[in-house]
Amino acid sequence: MNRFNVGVFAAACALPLFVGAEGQKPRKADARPNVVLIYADDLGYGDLSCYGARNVATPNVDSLAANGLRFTQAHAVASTSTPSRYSLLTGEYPFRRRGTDVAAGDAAMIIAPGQYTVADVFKEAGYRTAAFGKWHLGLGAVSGAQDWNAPIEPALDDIGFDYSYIMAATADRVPCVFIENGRVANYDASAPIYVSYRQNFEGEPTGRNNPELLYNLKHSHGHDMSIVNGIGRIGYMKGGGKALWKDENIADSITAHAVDFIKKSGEEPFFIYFATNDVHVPRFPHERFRGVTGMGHRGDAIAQFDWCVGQIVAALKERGVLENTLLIVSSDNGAVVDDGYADRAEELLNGHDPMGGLRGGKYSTFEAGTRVPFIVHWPAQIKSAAVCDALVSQIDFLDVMAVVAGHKDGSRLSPDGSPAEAEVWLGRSNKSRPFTVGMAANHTLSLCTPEWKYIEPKGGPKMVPWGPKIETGYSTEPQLFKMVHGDFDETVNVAGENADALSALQRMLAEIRAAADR
Ligand code: NG6
Ligand code: CA
Repeated sequence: MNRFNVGVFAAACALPLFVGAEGQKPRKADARPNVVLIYADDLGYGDLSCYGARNVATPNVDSLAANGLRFTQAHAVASTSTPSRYSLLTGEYPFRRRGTDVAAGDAAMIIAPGQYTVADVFKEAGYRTAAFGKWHLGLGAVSGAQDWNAPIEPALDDIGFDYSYIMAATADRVPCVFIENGRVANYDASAPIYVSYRQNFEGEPTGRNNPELLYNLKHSHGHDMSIVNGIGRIGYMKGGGKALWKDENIADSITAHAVDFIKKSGEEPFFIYFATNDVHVPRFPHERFRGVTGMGHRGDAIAQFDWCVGQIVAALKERGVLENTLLIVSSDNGAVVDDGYADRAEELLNGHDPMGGLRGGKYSTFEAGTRVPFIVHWPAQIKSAAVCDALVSQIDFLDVMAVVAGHKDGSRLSPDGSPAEAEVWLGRSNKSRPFTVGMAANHTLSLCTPEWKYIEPKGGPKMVPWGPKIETGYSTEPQLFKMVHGDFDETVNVAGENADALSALQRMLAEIRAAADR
């Protein structure tokens, strides 16, 4: 296994002192920064004001962009959550591994214990590591067989996280409880928890049969199984009692836990994976954000997301470590407007375009599926703010983080990432990645180069069939689009006139795919 040894670089570090906030012990610091990834859910390319959003102000994210790097051609690896997150944390393309599609809430751990993750990278480098918020990569050894009333194993401590406070899957999937270090947080012994993705539990209401109980949000498609907090979910659960989350408090809860982790951080640097529920469905922001954007819950959830960013930044500042903290803000996939709840997101857009002018959206193989906001902020290293148009991909997260954590020999630690990309992520180069690969919901792959975007022929419905009004981009014909003035023109398929480019890209994709067998 490709691992590296902390001793090699930890010993080589100089030890200046970073002075903490008043009354706090100064933290011995070395060249290694803290790292915080703020990973939004379904936040579109056009959803932040620094990316041109209308009707919603995101001053906290904007300020990171204004003092750091804002990327315009950054890609998540897939246009849905589980495969995208799998790739981000492991540096392996999701098509190399079965079982990386959108996971149920009772899925077993998708990243096997023993598999190398970015959390391992940091742990080996002497960091404290923590995950907060949306997980969606499974827990436990066997799907559907977890006992939610006992410690669940394996869990995140088996893949490199010292501490975790997470939702097992998504807010629209049961179980609707937080899991802290492998156990249900605030566990209520008087209300044991049972979960099934097959059948309901006798006597339990569902959104389908008891719509009168949906007092907080009604569904527009799907989401009509168990009801928790007046909202229908995917999957069935029983029990939970006082451990059940209230959707309006999810952002506060994960933020408070992350802030607490920062406050209690000691001498060693830390890595935080802060994965928000915002702006995934069910969108149900805290009442203090209600109405601030005029766009209903979806817009207000963006404002809530921005508030979370502000709280994390404030905590870093207070701890005296903002200067030497590498903060990255991005999203797991592109935007969707109606994703299954009647939250009026569509009718209240008022001219806001979550896709930022790109074609497609979440689930899609077109640009708005995987092109996402991507902001890098690290005052100690990134001295001049810039907008960067280089093609970058989240597949490189593990390897770039290894460089940040001190891995110096230039070797690649993940199956598919590249440590060379650290130069671009940290603002020292503006060179595009030679290619990025994206995967749509039906596994159609696309390949972008600085000049072309190729979408492999696979076929499938033109529109996402189950509700969201999104073009999939699926076709039985090969599609080739040209980069024109800094953007892929996905309106004109030029495959017919560019046979050489087409076959070169097809060969390239075939080689990338075949590397799975190495
Ligand atoms: C879909 C859900 C959608 C969302 C998505 C996963 C229905 C009808 N739709 O199946 O609401 O949960 O899965 O989103 O159930 S993701 O961002 O986590 O990939
Ligand atoms: Ca998502």
